[in-house]
Amino acid sequence: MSSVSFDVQGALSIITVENAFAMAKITPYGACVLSFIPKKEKNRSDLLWVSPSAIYNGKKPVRGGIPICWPWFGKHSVDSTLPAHGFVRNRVWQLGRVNTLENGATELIFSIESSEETMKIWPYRFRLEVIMTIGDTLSLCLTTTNLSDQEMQLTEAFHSYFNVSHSGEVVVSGLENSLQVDTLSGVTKPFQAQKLFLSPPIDSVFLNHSSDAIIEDVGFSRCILIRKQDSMSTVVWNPGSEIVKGFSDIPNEAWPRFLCVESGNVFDDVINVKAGDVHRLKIRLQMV
Ligand code: TA6
Repeated sequence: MSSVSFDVQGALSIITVENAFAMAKITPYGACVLSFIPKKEKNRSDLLWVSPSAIYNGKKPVRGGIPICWPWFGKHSVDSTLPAHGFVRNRVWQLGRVNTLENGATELIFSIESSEETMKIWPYRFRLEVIMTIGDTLSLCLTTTNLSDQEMQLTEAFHSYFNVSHSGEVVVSGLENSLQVDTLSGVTKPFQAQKLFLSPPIDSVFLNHSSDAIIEDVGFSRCILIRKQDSMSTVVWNPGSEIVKGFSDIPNEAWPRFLCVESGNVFDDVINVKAGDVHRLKIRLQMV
């Protein structure tokens, strides 16, 4: 049994997918997955978090879920008037195809292409596609096709907001042997530990990190496994009780409810896509 339904929230379309494995919600605005609840999740708590104060007006990315940062991560390196985390998370993507796979999972394909308007911001012709597979795991594959006649340099990330019992009590494991760039203190140093114990605020980029990460959440009696492919960077972010006050779309008291563990290629981990070439970034999220 699987179903796909279409609703509206504020100015945004919301697609709800339900099948034998899970229920998920996606908005074509930014091709952003907003919710993923595997049916095997005993207390049916969402793997993803969306702020209770999120804005659904189509002018600002929804705060939460899995925003897609592309073709740059963080602030634009030259023009500070350009949106942080690129420009595809605040544009509507086209829903190309929805189909049920042989194993009963649901596959959705969204795409967005360069336009005269995007060429003014970023002078390359491109096609970007994300294939989402909703099953007992949630898989996302972001495919960049360089349609221009010159090489493009980009940074990118799935900026995943995870629903946790308390961001100061969960542990992230799997980051050992990376290079931690602490953007709050400005200190860069090797990170050798098996486990990252959190005491928000934290805003750290772990470079040269190509392997899995796990969020160990005793409070929710679960671990979330974040598998990835063709990603050299992981970002861990939570604003904590003070920095959160600067975010109008996050209630001050909500900072312990989420943790961002983002999978991509950011800062020094730049991706070069030759003219006509393709680059793929993949993640697979599952409860273990
Ligand atoms: O991923 C970490 C980060 O770059 C933080 O510095 C913080 O700015 C966060 O992303 C949220 O960014 P946004 O532009 O979505 O408000």
